[in-house]
Amino acid sequence: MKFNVVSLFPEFFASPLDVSFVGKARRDGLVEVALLDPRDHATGVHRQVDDAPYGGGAGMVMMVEPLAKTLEPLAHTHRVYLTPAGRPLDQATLDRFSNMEEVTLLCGRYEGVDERVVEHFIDEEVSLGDYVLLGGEVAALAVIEGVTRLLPGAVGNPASTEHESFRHRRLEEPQYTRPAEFRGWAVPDVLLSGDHARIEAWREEQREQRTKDRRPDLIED
Ligand code: 6GU
Repeated sequence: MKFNVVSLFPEFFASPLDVSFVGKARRDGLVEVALLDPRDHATGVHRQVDDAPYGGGAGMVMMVEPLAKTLEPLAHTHRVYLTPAGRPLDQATLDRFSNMEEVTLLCGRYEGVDERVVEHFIDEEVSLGDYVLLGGEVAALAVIEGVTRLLPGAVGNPASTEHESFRHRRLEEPQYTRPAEFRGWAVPDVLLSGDHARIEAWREEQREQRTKDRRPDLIED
């Protein structure tokens, strides 16, 4: 699978794409990431990529020409614009992307991009959630990491992406490992009982309780 990342700050991606799981997946040839800087397509002595908004207002808008020249050759890919005005990213979206051959991620900065870019060169707009960041770069990394772990051959244990949070609309139960007691803080007895039916019943109850307390929307929707 290939990602094209369009960003005014390609340096942003250096270490996150090199380390850990995604770094290994790239070295193994499972996933490829190309970084594209719209400034490479900027014209004029100042190589300008942003300008003041028509109609006035604060901040700057990413200009149509450098983005058009960057995105037009990528019409064969699924082009996603990362913006707080998009649909919130969820597991179903990551699953969908993981079945595509090539996905392009446009990272907005400043007040966003000229809307003509969205109209002519974007297939889908995605947000990380209801809060404001400085740009789409963190969201692009979230998409790459969330998709990479779904790719066949990426996870050591194939069962581990099956039973996780959100697929079944429940949060995960708490986990413990050795020692059984630390500073007097004990692991719940049931987990040491060896009674697998009781353990599964306890885990199920924990998932339900947590979801009810923290994410009632997952149950009600
Ligand atoms: Cl994709 N971009 C920015 N700038 N802020 C965000 C976001 C994206 N998702 C949530 N907040």
